[in-house]
Amino acid sequence: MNARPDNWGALLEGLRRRDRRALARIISQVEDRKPGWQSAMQSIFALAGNATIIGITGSPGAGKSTLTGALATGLAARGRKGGILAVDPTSPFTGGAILGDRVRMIELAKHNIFLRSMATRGAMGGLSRATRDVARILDAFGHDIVLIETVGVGQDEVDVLRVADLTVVVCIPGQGDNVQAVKAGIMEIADLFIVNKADRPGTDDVVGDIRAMQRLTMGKGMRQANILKSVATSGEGLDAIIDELDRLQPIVKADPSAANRDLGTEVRELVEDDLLRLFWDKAGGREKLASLLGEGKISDPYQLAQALFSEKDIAGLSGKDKN
Ligand SMILES: Nc1nc2c(ncn2[C@@H]2O[C@H](COP(=O)(O)OP(=O)(O)OP(=O)(O)O)[C@@H](O)[C@H]2O)c(=O)[nH]1
Ligand SMILES: [Mg+2]
Repeated sequence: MNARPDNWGALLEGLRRRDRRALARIISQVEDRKPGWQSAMQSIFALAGNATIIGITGSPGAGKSTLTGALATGLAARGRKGGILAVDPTSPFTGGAILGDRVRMIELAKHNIFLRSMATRGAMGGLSRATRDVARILDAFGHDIVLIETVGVGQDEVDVLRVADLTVVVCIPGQGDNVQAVKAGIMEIADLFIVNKADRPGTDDVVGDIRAMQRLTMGKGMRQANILKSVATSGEGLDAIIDELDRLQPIVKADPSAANRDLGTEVRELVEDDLLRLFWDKAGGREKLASLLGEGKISDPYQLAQALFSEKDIAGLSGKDKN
């Protein structure tokens, strides 16, 4: 791997020319926080801002991947460019999902649709941070829409959805998914509900359940999300979904309270990342903790934390960061 900071220039030039290899490489280098990544992201930020970021969430197996792929191909048929970011894809232990994904990737490649998978572990600076960066890079590459697929069960995944301009929650008949969605705090951030697998019995019951939940959770002045049905495997209902997403885009983009506009939050995250890296890696925090633990003299976590770090160390920390 070439980690020289000066290869960023060529890669960014490639991004402007819409070279997919440069795109993939930039994503990897930003994910790995290769030297120079911040200035690269500055240039990318200047190029980005045109795409709508759509989060697609729902319980495992609801059909999110099938739906996301179908939406991207549906968009392509309308002359639009959709890219896919699959965050925290199903555990590699379920072999079926990997096979499914390979088939899906071939289908997407046929339509020239860019797909990138991101795993929870190993994402430096956290999953939502990494998602935001990659979505922005796909935006700068000239995508009109970036579709982020994520299983909305844990807090990490819910945080990922904050990156999106609008959020689609996928439910299916016969699983009480709507209840799960409320638990994860997703109900409040849903801009559109899709009841997928509408070829199965019980579809209208789910629609009714979601309506009932909406009545319970909706605050005054909140937009009531529409509920659409689909059969992702056959493409049924997809046109109506794309129409609805088109209708929603200008509305969410004009919303001044949109989370993704919150520059302050993003800056805080970036600073927190820097501080953590500074403390654990550059200022030797990791080694110091290991040796303190090794000595075995202190077993009290509060005392250990204080021995490791106190406010007076902050000045010392910044002095040690020469990079
Ligand atoms: N009957 C029916 N099956 C569907 C539909 N949509 C998807 N499926 C099937 O449901 C299964 C799961 O679909 P995926 O698209 O992998 O679901 P997912 O939500 O991405 O799954 P995870 O990423 O593993 O959480 C696959 O076998 C699909 O073929 C549908 O509308 N009707
Ligand atoms: Mg999936």
